[in-house]
Amino acid sequence: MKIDILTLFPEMFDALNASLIGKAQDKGAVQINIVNIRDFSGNKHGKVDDYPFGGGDGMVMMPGPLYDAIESVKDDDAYVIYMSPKGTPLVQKKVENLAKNYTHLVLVCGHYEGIDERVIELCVDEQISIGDFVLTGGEIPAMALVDSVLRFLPNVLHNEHSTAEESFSDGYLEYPQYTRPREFKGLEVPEVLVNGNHKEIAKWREEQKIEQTKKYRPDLLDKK
Ligand code: 4GT
Repeated sequence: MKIDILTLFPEMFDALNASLIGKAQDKGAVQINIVNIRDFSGNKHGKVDDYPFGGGDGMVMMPGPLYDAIESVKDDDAYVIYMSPKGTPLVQKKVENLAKNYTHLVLVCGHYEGIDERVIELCVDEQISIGDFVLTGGEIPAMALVDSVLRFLPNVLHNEHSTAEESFSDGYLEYPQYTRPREFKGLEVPEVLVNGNHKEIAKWREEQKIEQTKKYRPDLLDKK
């Protein structure tokens, strides 16, 4: 998969060179290209924002530089996403669909009061939100989208680990995990996990998924 990220703060995406995302790029599972929208300002001051028509606080990202930046990376298979609190919520099923249905994502990150509406009209295929809260820019949402999508691409996750077996894939939260030592600060690892009976372990884990969901996200059970 190819992912172009259009931003006024390219240095924020240095974070994508760490961890599994960096490894995914090294392996060629994904090509991530960061584009500085300011390079398309077309003026020597690098101006990319202006006052809102009609007045009001803050600045708006001008349509020209953003339009040119999008055009510079667009091709026939590009799917252009504007990260926005107005967007459709990013949920695990949506992540999976993005990973399976597209080979080229273009992620547009806004700043200030947002972007000129005409860019949305002319260039954007879909707006996506990572939740009902407001941030100073779309960069962190873009990184969240990239990270979640990458996990579905071949050769990104280790060995047998499967995205089909984890939280949300079946609408339940994951069962609790434990590692050594068997006793920590007086708390024991559940006996069933150390007795070697794999059938019992599988049964316990299925039960725990329901218990964890009841405890932490009962709203998810209403969707069943
Ligand atoms: C929240 C989200 C997002 C922002 C979200 C335009 C200027 C939007 C700042 C930007 N805040 N973007 N994508 N919940 N802020 O996804």
